[in-house]
Amino acid sequence: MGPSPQSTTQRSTALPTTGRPPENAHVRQWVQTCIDLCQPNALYWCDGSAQEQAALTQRAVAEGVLISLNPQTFPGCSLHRSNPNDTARTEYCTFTCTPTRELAGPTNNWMAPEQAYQTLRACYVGSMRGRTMYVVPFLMGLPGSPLAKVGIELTDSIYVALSMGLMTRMGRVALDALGGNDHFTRCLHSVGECDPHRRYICHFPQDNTVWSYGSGYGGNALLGKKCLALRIGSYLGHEEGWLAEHMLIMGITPPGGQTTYITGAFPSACGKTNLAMLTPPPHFAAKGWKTETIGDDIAWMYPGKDGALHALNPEYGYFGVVPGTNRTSNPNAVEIMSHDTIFTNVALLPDGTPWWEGKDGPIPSRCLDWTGQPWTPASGRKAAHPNSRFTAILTQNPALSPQAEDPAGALVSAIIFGARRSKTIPLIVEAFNWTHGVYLGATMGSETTAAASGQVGVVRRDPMAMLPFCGYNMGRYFTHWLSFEKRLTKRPRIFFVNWFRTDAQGKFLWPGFGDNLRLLAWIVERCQGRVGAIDTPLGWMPRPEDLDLDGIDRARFEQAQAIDPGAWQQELRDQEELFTKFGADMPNELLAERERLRSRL
Ligand code: OXD
Ligand code: MN
Repeated sequence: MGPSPQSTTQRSTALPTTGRPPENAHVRQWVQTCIDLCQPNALYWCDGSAQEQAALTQRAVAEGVLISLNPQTFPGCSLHRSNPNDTARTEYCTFTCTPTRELAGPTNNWMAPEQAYQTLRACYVGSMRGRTMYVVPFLMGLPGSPLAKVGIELTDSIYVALSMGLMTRMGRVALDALGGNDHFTRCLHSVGECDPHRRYICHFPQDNTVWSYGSGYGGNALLGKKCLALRIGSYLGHEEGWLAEHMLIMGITPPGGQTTYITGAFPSACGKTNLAMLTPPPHFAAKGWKTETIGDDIAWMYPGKDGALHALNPEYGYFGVVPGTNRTSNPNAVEIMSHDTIFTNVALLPDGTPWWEGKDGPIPSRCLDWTGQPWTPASGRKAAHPNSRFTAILTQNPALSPQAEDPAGALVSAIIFGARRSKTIPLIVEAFNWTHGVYLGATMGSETTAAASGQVGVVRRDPMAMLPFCGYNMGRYFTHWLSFEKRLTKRPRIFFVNWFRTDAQGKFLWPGFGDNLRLLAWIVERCQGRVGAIDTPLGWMPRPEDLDLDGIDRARFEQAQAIDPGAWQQELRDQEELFTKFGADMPNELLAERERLRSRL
């Protein structure tokens, strides 16, 4: 179960301690070795109770880590301002530390495990001096679920401990699930000096271990999410025959019909949360269409004994992008974040209310920006950070699906891959078959967003939206996906969508948000065999008469679906560049699929 951190001389016998250690000797022993390494001044065993969350919130406010928001307008809410150098995931210092470079594959940063352990040990020595180490046991997945996994995160950040209490099933429930065994992901986290030049997020899939140092940002520091549920999870999925995916899960119920569950992969900050929480627009609602959320970011999917694909959300909360959220774009998110929410890096109005670009209501004449500096509309900069976030538990979502409570997960009828592409990629297409669908996912390219540090708006290949999150060689990941054709007898249909195509003036051709239900309705009806499509070189596409386009400009819809052969030649060349990277690990089935597309075009 991975090498222990090297022992240093200090023992913790006199360490002031809050809470009770568990009986589990593996946990106690591992925590002790980390105490010896990081040398905290105090130890806090989290139990996950509501009282504890309240007490820790008070402590965080007293320490200046959180600012309480207006209790009348935003009860139970607080604001955290991060270090300005630490506002997004940092892929350049995220490493997959597998025994060989080729196990990590060409798309991951690789570091040899011994080198990584050595480098981070040097960082951790004494890194918690003067701080409290919080011991955060957490469960990803529902208790009793066939895929549920226990992790224990040790962190010196009270913000991380509190956020883990919202994002995961935290405390006693996790220790109960663990019992006396030592099958838990060992997650060690220290903000250290929060220096981007001394920042590492290292994954050791073979050791079931994550070590994160030098960042307090969600994706780098809440280790249950991207690190365990996706990077370690995808590795385990490959070993054990399931899939850990960067996908939302939602249910859609047609008038008088059965709920159809779909999953959808979109790169970070491309509207996954909005789609997962979509509210039917009035004329759909009037007809009786309903939607519900199971998860907004991560799906764990396994083939059931029934031959169908089952999906469950391993998380217990949302860590969503705030700017642009309002009663039109996402009324459910507005409701979720109206109470008991931690906001990170939003602006603050003089009355203690949070504010962000795109919020309902007028633009304020003054406020404090996300760094705490005075701001006015004339300041010429954003008041809220473009990657500012809200953290809140699932049950605050009025559209939460009852199916979210089912440890066996929901039966998946359709999988959607989606990207942000202003040109070339059509609004919606359905794959001809499973292999073609995997090809559509594997060739996804998307314009980059603020969720990761680096240039925003350039197209990068992001297969299945998993480029930053696949914990092993992506060529083998494609093969793993292809293998589900045989593992499943009731295979979901696969679709590709792009709500972001623009006209020559740069205006979106499709209204998006609630209107995306027009396309989801087609997907649901395709799954139920109730609606037609036409055969095109790219796949099955709806004819205008196959969709509810009431109130939509039909010419713009057709423009959004247009296939430009010249642009596709370039697209194929770009895809080739990606495929070449994987060398012998690239499955032949996908190369053959590309040749079929080339000849159809
Ligand atoms: C996220 C991300 O925070 O994808 O979900 O970056
Ligand atoms: Mn995400």
